[in-house]
Amino acid sequence: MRASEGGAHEEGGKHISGGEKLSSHEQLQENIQYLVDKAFSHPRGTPDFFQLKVEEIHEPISFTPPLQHELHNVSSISEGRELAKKFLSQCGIASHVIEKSFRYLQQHFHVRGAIIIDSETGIRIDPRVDRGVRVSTFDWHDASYKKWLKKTGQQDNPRMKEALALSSKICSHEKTVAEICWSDDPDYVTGYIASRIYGYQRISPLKEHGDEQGGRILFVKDIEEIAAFIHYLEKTPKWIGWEE
Ligand code: WAQ
Ligand code: MG
Repeated sequence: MRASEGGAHEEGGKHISGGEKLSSHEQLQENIQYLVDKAFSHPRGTPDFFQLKVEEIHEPISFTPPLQHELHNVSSISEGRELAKKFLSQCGIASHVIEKSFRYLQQHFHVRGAIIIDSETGIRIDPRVDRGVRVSTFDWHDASYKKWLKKTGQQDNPRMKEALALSSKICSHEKTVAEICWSDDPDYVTGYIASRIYGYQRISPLKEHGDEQGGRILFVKDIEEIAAFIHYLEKTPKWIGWEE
């Protein structure tokens, strides 16, 4: 799903909301309603353009477990961003690449998907300019999400539910080194850094309340064919959880 205000995205409209679900036939209506509600009750504004695409999946769906998570409360945005940079450097990413990625993020807040950069050079390698890459065809397996809530004692938080699932799909690919994200929703200030090495590290706050600038960057290595990596992100179906 994608929704924008002031016309469609490609006509210069402002991105309001996007969303993706993996659904059985039985839960299709419920999931479509979820995406309609997500778009039309959004703190970034009220869309005048809304588009939904439903595609059948023919291949078997494999399971990916959720990343381990941890929360770091910090006393300022700058402390939060320094901590984020520290995690990125622990993944072996050079400081000039980290600085470059932050500049990239700040110059590309309008992008409605993820920006993919080479973790060794800091060069952007996806060809999607203003669109970025929307990771899709993933979702929590219902029973696993319930189990996860119980096991971790977490409150049900739809933001975290969605972001942790997304990140678990991204980080389970061997070419992913790390990911950084904070929301473009003005009322959500918690962001995260994730990688296979240390899991999903939430940092709060990572931006000011009221700020509508957010985004996602994936750091990758040894990509020979970007199209194959993008295909994994967009098309390879994944349940997040554990196969019963
Ligand atoms: N694929 C790729 N990029 C995406 C996707 C996607 N499916 N969804 C969002 N993005 C990009 C896009 O550029 C958005 O502007 C940006 O990420 C932020 O998206 O408490 O809510 O959905 O643990 O606003 C993280 C912390 C919340 C959750 C992130 O992001 C927690 C969030 P949002
Ligand atoms: Mg958002």
